[in-house]
Amino acid sequence: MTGLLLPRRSVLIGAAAIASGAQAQRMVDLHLPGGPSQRPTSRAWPQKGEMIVQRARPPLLETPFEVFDQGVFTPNDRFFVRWHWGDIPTSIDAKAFRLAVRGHVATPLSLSLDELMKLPRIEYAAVNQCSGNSRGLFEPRVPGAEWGHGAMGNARWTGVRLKDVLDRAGIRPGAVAVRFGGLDQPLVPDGPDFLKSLDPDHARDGEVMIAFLQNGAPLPLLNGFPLRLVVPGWFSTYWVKMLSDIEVLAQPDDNFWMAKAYRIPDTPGANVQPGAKGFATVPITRMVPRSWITSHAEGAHVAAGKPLAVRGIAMGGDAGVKAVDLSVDGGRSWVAARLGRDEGKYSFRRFDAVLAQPARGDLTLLSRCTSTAGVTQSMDPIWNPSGYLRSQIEPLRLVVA
Ligand SMILES: Nc1nc2c(c(=O)[nH]1)N[C@H]1C(S)=C(S)[C@@H](COP(=O)(O)O)O[C@H]1N2
Ligand SMILES: [Mo]
Repeated sequence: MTGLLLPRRSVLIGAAAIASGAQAQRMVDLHLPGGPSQRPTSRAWPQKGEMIVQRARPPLLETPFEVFDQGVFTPNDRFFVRWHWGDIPTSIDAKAFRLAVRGHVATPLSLSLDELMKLPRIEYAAVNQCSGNSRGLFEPRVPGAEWGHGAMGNARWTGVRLKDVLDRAGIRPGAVAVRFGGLDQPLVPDGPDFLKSLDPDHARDGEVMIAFLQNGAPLPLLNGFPLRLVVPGWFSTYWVKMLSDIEVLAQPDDNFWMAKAYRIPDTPGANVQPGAKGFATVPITRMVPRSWITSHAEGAHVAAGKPLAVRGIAMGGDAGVKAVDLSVDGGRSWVAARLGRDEGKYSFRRFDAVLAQPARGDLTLLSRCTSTAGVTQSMDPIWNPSGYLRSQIEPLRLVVA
C-alpha cells in the first residue's frame, strides 16, 4: 500500500530544468507600489505549472493570484516555492531515505519511509503562508523577496503525528526545544544551515504533522519531498521541507534562523514606525486573519447598471473564519458575505456576495475577515523592517463603466 502512496523511483529534477526556470512565459503585474512590479512566469520548473519567478536560485516561485479564485485548495503544481539555500537535492531515493530522531532522547531513531507510514495517519487542511507574503506591498519598501499575495497556499495534508514519532524516541526530562532540519544545504561553507525549532509541548500537541501527502499526492520535490513538517496556524518558516533530522535539545536553540532571523517587533500587530530601531523582537509564530477578493483583478472593468457578484478567500490564521464582511464605501458600512464550506479551522474558506448596483466610476472594494478567535482585520497598515505579517484589509480598485 505504501508503494502506491510514495513513488519507489527517485524524484529527479535536473540542473538544466532549474536553469531553464527563468524562461519567461508572460509578465505579471503584482501591483507593488515601491519599485519594479512586473515579474516573468515560467512553466519550466519540475512538477510545476505556470509560476511567477521571483528568483531562480534559490527558487522563489509565486502562485499567480488567479489560482486562488479556482478553488479553496491550491493545486500542487501551482503551490508556491521558497528555499533559503540553492543547494537542494535534485534527486531523492525514497527507499534509501531515513528520518533521524536524536539528541536528548531515550532511543535515537533512524526511520525509513515505510516504518514511518506504519504509524497512525492524520489528515487536515491547512494554509501554508510565508512570513513575508505580500512583502512587496510594504510602504516604504523593505528588503527581501518582494512577494505579491501569492506566497501562500492551502492544501489537505496527510501524514503522521510528530508526537507519535517523538514518543517512540522518548523525549528525556530537561528537553527545551525540538529542532528540525532538511536535506538542503548552505551554498557557502560558513552559511547557517536552515534549522527551526518548536517547544516540546507544541511539538507534542498532536496536531503538528510530518506530512508525506499534499492534496492526496506525494509532495512535489520543490515543496519538500518526501517529508515536511506541517505546523498548522503558524507561518511556514517552521514547516521544514525534506525533513531528515529531528534533534531534541536540552538547551535553547540559538541558531541563526531562530535567534536572528524571522523575528518581528514585540509591539501590537508587529508594527513600528518606518526607520525605527532598537525595539525588542520576538520570533514570528502564529498567523492572523486575512482575506482577498479573487473574482476580479486589480483595475478590472465591471458593468454598470447591474448588481456586482464577488467572491474571494479568507483565512482565520491560527483559528477558523467566523465572518467575512464587504464594504464599498471605504469601511463606513459593511455587509456580511456568505461563507463557503468549512474545510477546517486552518483552511482557506471561500466567500461570496452580490453587491447592490454600483455607481459609475471608480469603486474600491474592501473585504474584512473575523476569526473564530475574535480577531478582525484592520484598515491600519503594518510596517516592520523585515516585511512580515502583513494582514491589513486589502483594497481592490475596480472601474464601473
Ligand atoms: N528545508 C527547508 N524547509 C523550509 C525552508 C527552507 O529554506 N528549507 N523555507 C521555509 C519557508 S521560509 C517557507 S515560506 C516554506 C515554503 O514552503 P513551500 O516551498 O512548500 O511553499 O518552507 C519552509 N521550509
Ligand atoms: Mo518564508
